[in-house]
Amino acid sequence: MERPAPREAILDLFHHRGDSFVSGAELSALLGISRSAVWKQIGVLRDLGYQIEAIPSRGYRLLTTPDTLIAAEIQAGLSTRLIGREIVSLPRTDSTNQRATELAEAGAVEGTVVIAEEQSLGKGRLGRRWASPPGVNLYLSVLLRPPILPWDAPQLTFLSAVAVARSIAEEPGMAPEVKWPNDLLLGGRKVAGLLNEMRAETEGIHHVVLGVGVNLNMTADQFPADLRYPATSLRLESGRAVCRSAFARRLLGHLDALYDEYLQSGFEPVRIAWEAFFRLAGCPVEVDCQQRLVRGTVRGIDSDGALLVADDSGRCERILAGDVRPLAP
Ligand code: BT5
Repeated sequence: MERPAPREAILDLFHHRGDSFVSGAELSALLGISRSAVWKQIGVLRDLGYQIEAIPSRGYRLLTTPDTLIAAEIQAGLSTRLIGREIVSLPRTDSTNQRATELAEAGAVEGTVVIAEEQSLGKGRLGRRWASPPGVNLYLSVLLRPPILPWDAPQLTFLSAVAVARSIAEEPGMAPEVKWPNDLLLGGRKVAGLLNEMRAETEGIHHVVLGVGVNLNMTADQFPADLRYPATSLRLESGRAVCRSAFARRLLGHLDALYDEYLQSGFEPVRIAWEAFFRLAGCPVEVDCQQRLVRGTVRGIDSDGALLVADDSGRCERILAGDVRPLAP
């Protein structure tokens, strides 16, 4: 990995120092840049919305932080074991999943996170698009190299769903619901989407990229007009803005803990955790499986994550992929 940009290193030091001053000489020695270059970087940070006090005899001190998704901002106070030990934050990119895949191919460490303020070509499933306006939401991808067989990889979608659901549930008054297989809903509206992509050979997985998009502070006019399902954001539901870097930190913490548990104990604890956010068990649904429509009553999910839908005669079908639509009882 490249050395962190001076800006990131300065923020890192500020966070370590808390309320204390950091002298210009110290910053210049630490970063190996001149004192005027330090001053220039302080100017860049101020332009980004950081309030930094400068006193000639004492140095610099961080007063307030804007809600930007800069690696040093997310890493401050992050106590994960694996996920987020490298964070690549980008002001704009085509797709964080794309960037994470490239980093994976180049040998990036497991747990690397790519996060962007904006995506120009955010990906959904089956070639669909994920609306990704700047500065309001969370678009992130996590690189994993799990020691599992390729056909077990879909289980990781449930893992990210639980992590997102837990993070949302920690916001006051929010009761998220998971929608099989890769959506999260608030009040029946889509608030987050998951897209996992992998490279594997028959004998094992090369890497998996967990893509997570969460609508945090998006406003109603920022949603595209042609959405397949009603959508919402945390802000629209609660009337309050969410601190994106704090949310990202929480999400990475949940992902880290769940991944650890998954590696130790397998899919079952993740499946049970997922079911706690699943409200469609026992409900009539229609599942669009591309080639065919399945109608019936949801019985739950199988030990491998397949959706179990029973028809009128009680015959249960295992569905591996499809779009679920609840039907009126
Ligand atoms: C998904 O696909 O829900 C997966 C979305 C994953 C996005 C993340 S962002 C970070 C990472 N990098 C990427 O490039 N992607 C991942 P799907 O189930 O196919 O849903 C896509 C459909 O949801 C679209 O066709 C729209 O109808 C709708 N949609 C698009 N943007 C939306 C948004 N921001 N909120 C709610 N619905 C949206």
